[in-house]
Amino acid sequence: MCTVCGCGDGKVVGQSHHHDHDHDHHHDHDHDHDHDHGHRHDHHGHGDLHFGQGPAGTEVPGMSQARLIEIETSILSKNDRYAAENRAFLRGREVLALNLVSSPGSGKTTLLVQTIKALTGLPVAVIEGDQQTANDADRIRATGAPAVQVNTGKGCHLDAHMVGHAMEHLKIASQGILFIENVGNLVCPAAFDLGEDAKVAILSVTEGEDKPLKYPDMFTAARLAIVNKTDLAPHCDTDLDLIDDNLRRVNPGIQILHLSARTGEGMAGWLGWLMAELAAKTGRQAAE
Ligand SMILES: Nc1nc2c(ncn2[C@@H]2O[C@H](COP(=O)(O)OP(=O)(O)O)[C@@H](O)[C@H]2O)c(=O)[nH]1
Ligand SMILES: [Mg+2]
Repeated sequence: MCTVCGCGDGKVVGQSHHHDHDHDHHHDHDHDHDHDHGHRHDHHGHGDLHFGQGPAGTEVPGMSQARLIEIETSILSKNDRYAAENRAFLRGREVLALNLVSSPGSGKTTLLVQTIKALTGLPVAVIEGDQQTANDADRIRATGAPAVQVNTGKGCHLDAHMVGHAMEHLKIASQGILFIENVGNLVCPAAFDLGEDAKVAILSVTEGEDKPLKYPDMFTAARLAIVNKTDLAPHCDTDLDLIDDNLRRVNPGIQILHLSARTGEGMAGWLGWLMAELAAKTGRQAAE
């Protein structure tokens, strides 16, 4: 489950009913407390990781599954420590890390595939987050770029610990870009720092102009918003100016790009943004 918002698990329905009422009297410590290093995840080949095997459907190191279901606080501070470790690791390699967040189907993987094809010669690695399947990591690997799939089970977001493990399995070259495709969800991923340089929120024109207003945390947390599928805007009567207005209402400083990952319209702006961010990161560190 999401230990911040409580969603994504049977805490409200189903099995968690038992956990909620029984956990005070049943501390299954032997089983769950022996993984300080968080090594309960399964490996599926290719270095892919699955963190959703236990009763809670997700994993946080040092906590039993029952405690995980019980406790919804203090997780973010723990997450932040892992995020700091990730950030230090990436900083040492001068790698630009971007956390792509959006609702399912907005075009994150399509955009990544097209981006990787366009960034020939630049080292790129990808961490793919989904509840289940390695479909997206397979799509990325088909381009030749290294990718690790992280399956979160019932978890509704990637956390910094998962990303740290995934980075151990990835060959991340210096002065390149690490893309982290988060679980499709406009809510929980907003709260979790993964050690990235920036969150990039992707919103497709088919989702409705009001999504920034409905999910303000996500668009406040993002530095850049990409409005994708502009090729479909005429068919959906989408008001692109209204999307921009709504984005700026919740985050006046947000940068906005319009593009179509399918037709390539607007891709140059995105590629330019990436190059500027990478230059800023490597230049900033070189100057220090
Ligand atoms: N028309 C159109 N379809 C797109 C575009 N980008 C992605 N799609 C389609 O949207 C669907 C979901 O894309 P996907 O990349 O899997 O989204 P994700 O769930 O955010 O990773 C797929 O059918 C894509 O082909 C776009 O710019 N235009
Ligand atoms: Mg995807």
